[in-house]
Amino acid sequence: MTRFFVLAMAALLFLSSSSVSRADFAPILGDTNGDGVVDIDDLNNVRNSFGSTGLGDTDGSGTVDIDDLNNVRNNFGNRSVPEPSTMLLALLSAGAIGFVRRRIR
Ligand SMILES: [Ca+2]
Repeated sequence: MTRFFVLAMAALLFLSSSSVSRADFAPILGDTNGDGVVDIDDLNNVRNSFGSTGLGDTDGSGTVDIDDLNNVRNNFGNRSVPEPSTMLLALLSAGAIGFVRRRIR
């Protein structure tokens, strides 16, 4: 019974940590499309919307301007990191799976 409970908890933790979404990552300035990385797609979003409203408005000013271009330039290549709660869940999941694997042997 205990083994079943531990296995069920490990499976639950694994499933919840494997469904990490974009919302689990801290936002990064310049990431116009919300994919967690500032790259050429974000630069294109700023270029395509420059002077108007649109996806390239990184600072929420209402207009895509030189400040947005600078936000993309200054963070180009940066990736967002998972929120601490997501990291904790992943660590708990890995620990639970390791515990179960050791108990089964
Ligand atoms: Ca991006």
